[in-house]
Amino acid sequence: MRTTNYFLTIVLFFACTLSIHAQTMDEMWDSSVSGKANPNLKWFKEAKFGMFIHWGLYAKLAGEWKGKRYYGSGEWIMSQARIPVAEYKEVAKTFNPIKFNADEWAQLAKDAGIKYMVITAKHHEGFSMFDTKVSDFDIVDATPYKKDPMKALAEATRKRGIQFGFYYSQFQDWYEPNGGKNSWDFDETKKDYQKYYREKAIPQLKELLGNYGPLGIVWFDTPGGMTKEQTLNFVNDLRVLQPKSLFSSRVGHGLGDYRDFGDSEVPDTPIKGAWESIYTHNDSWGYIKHDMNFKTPAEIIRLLANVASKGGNLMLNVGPDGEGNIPEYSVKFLKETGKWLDKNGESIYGSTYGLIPAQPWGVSTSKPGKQYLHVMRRPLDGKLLIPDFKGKVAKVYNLVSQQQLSWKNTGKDIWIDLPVFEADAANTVVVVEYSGKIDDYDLKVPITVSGQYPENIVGATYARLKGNAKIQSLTYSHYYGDWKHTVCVTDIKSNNDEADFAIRVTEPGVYKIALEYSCAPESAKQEGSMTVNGQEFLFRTLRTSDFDKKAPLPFIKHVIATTTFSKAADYQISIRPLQNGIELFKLKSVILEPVK
Ligand code: FHN
Repeated sequence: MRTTNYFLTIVLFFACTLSIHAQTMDEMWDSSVSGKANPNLKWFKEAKFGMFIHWGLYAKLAGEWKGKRYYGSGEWIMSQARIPVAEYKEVAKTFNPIKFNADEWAQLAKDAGIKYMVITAKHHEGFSMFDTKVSDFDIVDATPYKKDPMKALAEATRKRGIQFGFYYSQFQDWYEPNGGKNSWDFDETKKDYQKYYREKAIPQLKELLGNYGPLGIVWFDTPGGMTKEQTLNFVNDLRVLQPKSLFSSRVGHGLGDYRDFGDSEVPDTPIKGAWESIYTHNDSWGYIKHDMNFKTPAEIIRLLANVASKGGNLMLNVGPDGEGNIPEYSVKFLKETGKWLDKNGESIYGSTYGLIPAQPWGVSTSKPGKQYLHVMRRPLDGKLLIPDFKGKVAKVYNLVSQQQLSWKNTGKDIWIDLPVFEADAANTVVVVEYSGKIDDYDLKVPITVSGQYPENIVGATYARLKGNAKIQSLTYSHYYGDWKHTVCVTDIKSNNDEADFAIRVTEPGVYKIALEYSCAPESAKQEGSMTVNGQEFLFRTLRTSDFDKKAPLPFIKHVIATTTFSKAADYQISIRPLQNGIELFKLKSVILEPVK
């Protein structure tokens, strides 16, 4: 059992004496998935918040080449603008990040409450941001800067107790004739990937693993060019150098130590084991001077809580500029996030997914005997519902003020009286201490619909399906490489296919019901039926645009019904097409808005 800290020991002692016990972290984290397999995952699972840094020659270009501006994934500018190697090489001569200050970067991470940092040692452009003997295309040999910033950063982070790691693009290398994916300079059919691995990737990884002290993580990206057996040999070879280092899942072939979701992807429901969601702070990983869409402190805090509520870590990216400055708003907003974590960190660090299904008020995280309620939307009447709670509540209080809150049991529900929040509170944490074992997160609990919130969103994830209907996570991009992921019900094509949603309306009243969907031109103008509350509502689909991986997927909010729920009760919403044939739409959610 991994209950090494004092706090957990006390909790377990009391839990055992009472002979009813709350789950241990091992039980909640499901160590069988990966916790036992790699004991080095412990720090990772507890860390919850990491900083990703994309920094390379692209930072100097800042999203512009020969007077043309590029949007999205600034680190891909060489590929987007098809810049020949011979010209890209020249950029290095102008790259002189004299403002880079390792201590300032590490201190920012510390102030932001960040526990690990991963920086690009070499991205797809092929340029090494560290001193390497394997290539001259590196920061020491090819730029006027002539120093190794990675040495300083490794020391500065370690000094502050932050785990340090390198991102390394092991297959894509647009600078090398045998590296992956540069088709504008080199003939893809003539590439010898094994030669590239042998002569650059493996020797460079050995330098990184050998010369920078203990590394928390080696973050591989976009695998390719290797079989499973070759990858295994490659991994084993590297592990000898740093047996404690964690390898990201993008090493390929399921051989990583923990799972990375897609870029900017967070699962809708809890996932066991060790995993990470990776997000950009604005709309690009690498610096782009015209990209100013920075997530606000409230958005970061909510994102962090949301990822933690599903059991994962958030690694948030910043893109420093060519001089070595982290963008002003990244600094400012991360420091604000740190202030929130300073007071509310107990609800995030060392926690795992909450056992209370997502509610209109927000999400929850867990520790043994505690559920942390991250209240992001306060119910108008201040009465917060925890539906169908299986534990025996002992105490409820505000995490920051420690003020006890009154609560009552009504049947299986717990109702908590919330104090008035500050008007702009991003996330107010309420702690519920309880005894008794809650089996696990229960996906079958009907989704709460309440008149206390301006809208109640019932996501596609919660659909119960009939016929050939499917639940799929759809990927599309906003700007170039700026991936978005949305779970939808798809393949509702015939009247045997149906998506049903179980809801629990907590107050009677009139509600408007809208469907949020994406509808390709060929799907438009089809009739569908929504049955709710014993009444059938018919509708005709409205056209959005075709689903295309490279185009934004627009969703429309189409109001289908106005209905009265005459009593607080469980209801079912059923959606199906009236005709046979083409998919009705890709359904993202059902939205219920109380009418005042
Ligand atoms: O292509 C890269 C991209 O530039 C960026 O590094 C992200 C970060 O996860 N990874 C790749 C795409 O998944």
